[in-house]
Amino acid sequence: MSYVDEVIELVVKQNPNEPEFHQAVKEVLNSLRPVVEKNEEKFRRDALLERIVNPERQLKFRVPWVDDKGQVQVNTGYRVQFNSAIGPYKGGIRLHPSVNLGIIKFLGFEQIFKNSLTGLPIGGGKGGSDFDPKGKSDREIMAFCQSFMTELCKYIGADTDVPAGDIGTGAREIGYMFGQYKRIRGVFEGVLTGKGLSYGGSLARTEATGYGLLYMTQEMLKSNGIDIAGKTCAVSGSGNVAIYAIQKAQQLGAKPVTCSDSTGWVYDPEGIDVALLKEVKEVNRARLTEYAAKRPSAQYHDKATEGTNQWEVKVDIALPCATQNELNLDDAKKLVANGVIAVCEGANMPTTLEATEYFQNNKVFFVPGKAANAGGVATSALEMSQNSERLSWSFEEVDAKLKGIMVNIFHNLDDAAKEYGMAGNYVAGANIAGFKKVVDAMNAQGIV
Ligand code: NDP
Ligand code: 2IT
Repeated sequence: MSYVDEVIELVVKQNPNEPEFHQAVKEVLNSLRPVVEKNEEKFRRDALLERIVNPERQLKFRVPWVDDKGQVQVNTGYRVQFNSAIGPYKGGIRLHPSVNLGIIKFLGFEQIFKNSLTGLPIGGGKGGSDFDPKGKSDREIMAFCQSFMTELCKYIGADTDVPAGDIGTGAREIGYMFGQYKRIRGVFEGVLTGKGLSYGGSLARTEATGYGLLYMTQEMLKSNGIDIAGKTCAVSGSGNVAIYAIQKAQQLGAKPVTCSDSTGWVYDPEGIDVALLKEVKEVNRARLTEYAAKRPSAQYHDKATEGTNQWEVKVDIALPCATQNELNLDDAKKLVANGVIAVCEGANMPTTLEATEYFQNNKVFFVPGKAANAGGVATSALEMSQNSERLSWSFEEVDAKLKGIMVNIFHNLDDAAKEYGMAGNYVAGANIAGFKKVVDAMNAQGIV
């Protein structure tokens, strides 16, 4: 049996009931075959792949807090410090009822290669909790965040592990967590990114993931001789990534016509009204029914009653920006039948393995999340740099660096795919380019 197959089998056996982690490992290791085969003897002797798929450390802790009725609630907190070969652990905190260890491990594993691709000195990590922020009061959110950080603060720091936002964790939650860290540890340092601008946050971090996704999409299309201007896009999600993806797509002359949340999706043939979407989601924290009620051109579709989603709309580009496995084989078939030319992932692993293969077999340009959504963590690393030098850069400066990083990532993965005879396979290119730097750093640091 090949070394890659052995390690995949081991991961499935040693990590039962973690299907998302298995999926992420399979996607990465399968596409690394040509690199591993070239070095099989050395990698096997060094147990390199066994070390890559095993987190350096994983923390699981109790998070008790008191709700508005005086009832004590107990959630589970996680932080997986996956790989620190190229820098301090870096990755977001997800707050969603679906969170479990396997989800945090899949995200942390992806983060290793994504962070490597940015070219910046950041290792891979991820954290979160099964806490559901929906419907909670501000005080309840604060109580949860303070309790979560009371435990987490023992294990993180500006030079060891720097968390940030993800699903359910935005500027409000980062603020409460930062305040509690500072109170307990007594240091004002860049221990979290995505901070507010008044206490060390970076301009353009809020926009970075969505903007970066569009810079990547634009560069990838350009290198294939296609102009993004005039293209229609289906976007899923209506959170941080989706909102700024829609905004940048419009700035580049494209036309996003859908967005979604966990209960429904909107088709707006005149193009999504970003100002209204921000008001509904960022200010009112409301459902998309409110968007549809205020926008005459929008059609609202309830997911539960209709069983439909935004992937049935005829578009040129699909940008999944909500969550893992939200685009399956049936969805891929609909998109291809409708003539989609590109799929670029804003979310982490939103496309199933079968759907990814279907796109690739049907000559659809497909850029995986670890490359396409790397603008968020890259700008987090720029926030760390600004915190270290105690300066803040202008929006234009950060945005220009972000664009340069995304263009650079595209060419690195495009070149890596070509080098291994897989031109146009951006999944393989991203995994190979990200993996090489991590392996180099791990080899240099000995067996640790
Ligand atoms: P937000 O919490 O801001 O928004 C998430 C959006 O996705 C919401 O519209 C939410 O709907 C929807 N969603 C979440 N879970 C589900 C689900 N299980 N089923 C259907 N819809 C769902 O998160 P972000 O925009 O920050 O994150 C979106 C994705 O992008 C995630 O995969 C995240 O890991 C990834 N990402 C985020 C980065 C960042 O900088 N924020 C960076 C790189 C990747 P509802 O409100 O109804 O739950
Ligand atoms: O998935 C991701 O890259 C993020 N949620 C952002 C992580 C970060 O540290 O900014």
